[in-house]
Amino acid sequence: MLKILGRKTSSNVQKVLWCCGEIGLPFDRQDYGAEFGNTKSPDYLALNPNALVPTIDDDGFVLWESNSCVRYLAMKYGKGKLWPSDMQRAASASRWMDWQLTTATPPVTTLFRAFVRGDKIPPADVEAARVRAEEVWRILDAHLAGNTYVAGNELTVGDIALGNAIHRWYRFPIQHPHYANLQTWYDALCRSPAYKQHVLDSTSGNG
Ligand SMILES: N[C@@H](CCC(=O)N[C@@H](CS)C(=O)NCC(=O)O)C(=O)O
Repeated sequence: MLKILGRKTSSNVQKVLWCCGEIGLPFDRQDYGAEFGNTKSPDYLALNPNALVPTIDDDGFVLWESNSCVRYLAMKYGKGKLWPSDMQRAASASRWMDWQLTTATPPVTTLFRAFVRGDKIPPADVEAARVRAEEVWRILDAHLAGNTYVAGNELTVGDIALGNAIHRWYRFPIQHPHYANLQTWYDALCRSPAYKQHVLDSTSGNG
């Protein structure tokens, strides 16, 4: 059975759990990271030299980097669903995963550290992240004008990469511009039982 190593409060672990939930793929999750203090053990480092979570082990095939894990699982077990059969739709979904890492998550992480973790961050940096997050979500809001999900009318790996970041952003105690398409998309995610279980109900202050 697929093994997932990582605490369920981690946003990156949640992507993998949600992906498995959508596919209906059974897994055995083991607690690693943060309060469990076990990612620097030689055994874990041999699997993932970054000492970060998640790491997956699929019948001896070990993989880390959450988006790569989601892509792999979707390609292997969710082809035609989470991983579209159409190459252009698959590329579009994959593009939104890269956008999540490079563009959406950095400002959201700064806000998360300031508002949820309580890290001491200079107010100017928090304000810059707030403004940047608005700009970033405006881009997705405009894209969603013609799409139910980020790569068309079906949920894909692109949505899975972004689902935690949008949930966090909506929870921050800041003013949220009315982005109608973004809100409709988030509402659609919230109707997924797997998203509810692995993202909405598992969120904590750990990151
Ligand atoms: N780019 C990596 C980042 C992994 C990462 O930063 N994971 C965090 C949790 S979200 C972590 O391992 N933090 C330290 C810990 O939990 O011990 C990925 O997407 O998998």
